[in-house]
Amino acid sequence: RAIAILDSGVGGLTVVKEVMRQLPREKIIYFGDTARTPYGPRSSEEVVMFTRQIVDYLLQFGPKMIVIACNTATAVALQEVRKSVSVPVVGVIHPGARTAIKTTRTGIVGVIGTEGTIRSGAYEQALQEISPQTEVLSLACPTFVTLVERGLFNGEEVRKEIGCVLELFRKQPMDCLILGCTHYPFLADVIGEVMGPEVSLINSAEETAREISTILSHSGQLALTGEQPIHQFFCSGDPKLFQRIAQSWLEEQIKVTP
Ligand code: DGN
Repeated sequence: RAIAILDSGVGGLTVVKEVMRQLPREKIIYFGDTARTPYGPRSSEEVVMFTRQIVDYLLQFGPKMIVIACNTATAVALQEVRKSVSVPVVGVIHPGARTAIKTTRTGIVGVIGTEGTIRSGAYEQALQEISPQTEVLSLACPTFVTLVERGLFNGEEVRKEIGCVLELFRKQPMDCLILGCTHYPFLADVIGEVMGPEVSLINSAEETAREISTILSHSGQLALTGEQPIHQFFCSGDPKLFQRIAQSWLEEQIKVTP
């Protein structure tokens, strides 16, 4: 049985890459809702509805686990989806928050994400649940998702946009910055340059993959041997654009079903 992973677009591929690295025998079924991206500006009700629809679609394949590899959807839909399905459901906010708490020395943590994620306050809640004294500085960066969905990860336009959006924020006294949107690791090089070497960037994909591994190994469902799995990718928008972005990010050939 496969691990089903979903996102509003190509962002969840950052989690896919990490799962492929840490758990190379696991088969992945991915759904990117590229026709309806971005989720960030949408109401919580709409994001919950879209997430439910995608989860229902993925359940047809009988997955052993569902991973909501989208912070916006994790913030508003994780609890609801967990209540209604019988397989484990993993989100990306707690893993990122845990890594940030392990990383910060000053207790001042920055978070960037979509409007929906920042508005939900989900990161403050998760961070302060682990360590109540944590000071959280957050900023919504909606235009970053649009860059990634267009296949732009670096270059002049990307540098200009990121430099402009983070201009004031980078002067705040944080020592680590959570990339609180699964699209942002695509832009990590430029975000890192703008923020400067004193700020560690937190990509929740790595810790999310570790959580997946822990849950599967506790239930004895971890795939440790067997043949190289053939992953399946679905998207609701342009399959060619999705394939181009996915292949360059994952550094391997993939097939996309529209
Ligand atoms: N990748 C998604 C996230 O982590 O929040 C959302 C991107 C979007 O749809 N705006």
